[in-house]
Amino acid sequence: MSVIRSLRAREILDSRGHPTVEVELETDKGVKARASVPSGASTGRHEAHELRDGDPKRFGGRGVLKACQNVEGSLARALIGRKTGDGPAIDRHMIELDGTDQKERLGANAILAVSLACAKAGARERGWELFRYLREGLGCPMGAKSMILPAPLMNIINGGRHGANNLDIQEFMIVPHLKTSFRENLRACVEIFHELGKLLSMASLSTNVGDEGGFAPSLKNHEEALGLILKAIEKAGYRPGEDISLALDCAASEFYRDGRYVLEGRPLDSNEMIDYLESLSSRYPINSIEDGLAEDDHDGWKKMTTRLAQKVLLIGDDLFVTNPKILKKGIEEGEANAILIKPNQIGTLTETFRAMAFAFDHGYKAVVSHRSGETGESFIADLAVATACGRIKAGSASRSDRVEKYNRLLRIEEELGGEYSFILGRS
Ligand code: 2PG
Ligand code: MG
Repeated sequence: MSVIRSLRAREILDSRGHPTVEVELETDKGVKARASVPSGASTGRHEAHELRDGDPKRFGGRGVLKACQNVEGSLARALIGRKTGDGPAIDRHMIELDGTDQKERLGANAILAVSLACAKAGARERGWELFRYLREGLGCPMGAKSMILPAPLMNIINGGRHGANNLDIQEFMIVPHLKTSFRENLRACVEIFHELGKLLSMASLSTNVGDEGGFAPSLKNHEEALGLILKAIEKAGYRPGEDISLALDCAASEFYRDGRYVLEGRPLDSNEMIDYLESLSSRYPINSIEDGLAEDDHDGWKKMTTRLAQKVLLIGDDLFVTNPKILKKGIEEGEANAILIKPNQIGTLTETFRAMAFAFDHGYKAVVSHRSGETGESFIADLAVATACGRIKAGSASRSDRVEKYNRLLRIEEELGGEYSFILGRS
């Protein structure tokens, strides 16, 4: 096995035109691996720290030169000479070197980019596909023993912080359950996306897209969005609820003010917000709701879980921030029944695996996710396959930063031949 010979970092741009970190790792045998990290807009308060320069003269303070220097300085000094195959030990070393709870000193953006580059180098050295290396070489946790291609949670209407429109709910997604291949399930989603575009255009509504490539029209209310999506499903020749379900990411922390959810201009208390979500999920074929309540509304989460968990997957994003310790507490308290997995919320691959292992051990589902600010990096596609978690949230069917993840899954499906099953988005 080869050892790390050099670590380089550079500032590149993400899909919103903000700087982010890209790392290039080279081994003594000349193996090269490159990895970059995404960045969120509706971020959880307890996420690992994204180190930005804060220099108003560059990129409005959003530069990441300090994070890059940390890669080429402290991290390179500590890691040069280490075996690339020792991913977990390298992650542990970086966590110790940083020495803070939230990775504030070196930056989770710096640390994660190195962590991902190590995994990619490990895969390349063996000549393995990344998902196979994560699964068999790095021993990642698995939600199912057999190989599973994930169902896409495709976000076709963007709102909240991701769209310049009037929708408070951040993501309106479609989830396919066709008993066929990933490719055919993806095709169904894409066809629905295009039908939705036609419907919006016929109604003289905007077909401009938001940060995650979904349409971002201003509408009368959230139910209009759901109604339009149902119509698009039918127009594309699919049956709502049977072939295709709906999923929401409310990102409710974003409209939670002074203990109230300010939704469509009305302040709702926790119980009223749960009533609203219960009513939506009884009238529309919604099978998952992410961040239906705010990250700090723990009493609300407990109530919502008691009331809705039998019918709907309740996914904690800002609530759990991919943090095994926070997830443990949430599980003990009876909050949610699934976790959203974003490696940059925690900052290393090892801790991401730990959060997923804990979720699976406790009967929670895990959904691997992109961020609203993405690069062409498709690591999460491999992560979703390797862990057989069954679901991936990677945005819409437009913009290459989103589509690249789906395209990677198409390539993985081809690579696997018949050696996998497609999970029905509802199981
Ligand atoms: C979310 C994500 C991704 P952001 O809330 O789930 O869709 O958004 O990256 O802005 O946190
Ligand atoms: Mg979310």
